[in-house]
Amino acid sequence: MDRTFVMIKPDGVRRGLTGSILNRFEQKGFRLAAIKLMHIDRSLAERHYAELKEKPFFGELVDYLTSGEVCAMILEGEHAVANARSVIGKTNPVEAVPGTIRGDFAMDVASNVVHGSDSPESAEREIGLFFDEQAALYLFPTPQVAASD
Ligand code: DAT
Ligand code: MG
Repeated sequence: MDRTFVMIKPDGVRRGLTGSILNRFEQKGFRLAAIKLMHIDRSLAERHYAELKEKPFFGELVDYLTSGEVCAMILEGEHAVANARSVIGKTNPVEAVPGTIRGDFAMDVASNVVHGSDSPESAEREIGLFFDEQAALYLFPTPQVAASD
């Protein structure tokens, strides 16, 4: 089963959109495999967006990502990366069509509420950054924990 990394960015969490955003993915057909609310430091934000470090907006992007809690998740499903990107919509909310998350919940590219990996390789790299090895190597079905008596 394919999987991808999705993160609700600080403005999404701050605005109370976590449930609405997760709902879009679940409605689409994704299975939530792992989820974690966390406040990330600059080092993790910089590693996450390492490919953008020469961009003029990189500093602001890191400020934004570290400005509050994010909600990191692993989503599973067929063509997980491409399906998540289509649920999310275009990078710039001005171009994101209504019906997509960015089309419905965001106005500005600098605060576009959600991240989704852009390739299966990026997804594995990002899952490794945000989740520990046990979650990153998560196997299915979900292990059953024996009830203690
Ligand atoms: P995406 O998040 O759609 O994968 P990306 O990887 O090109 O887009 O960029 C990562 C984030 O950087 C994006 O979600 C918002 C921010 N960003 C991109 N272009 C920007 C710009 N021109 N000005 C400000 N922020 C920008
Ligand atoms: Mg990207």
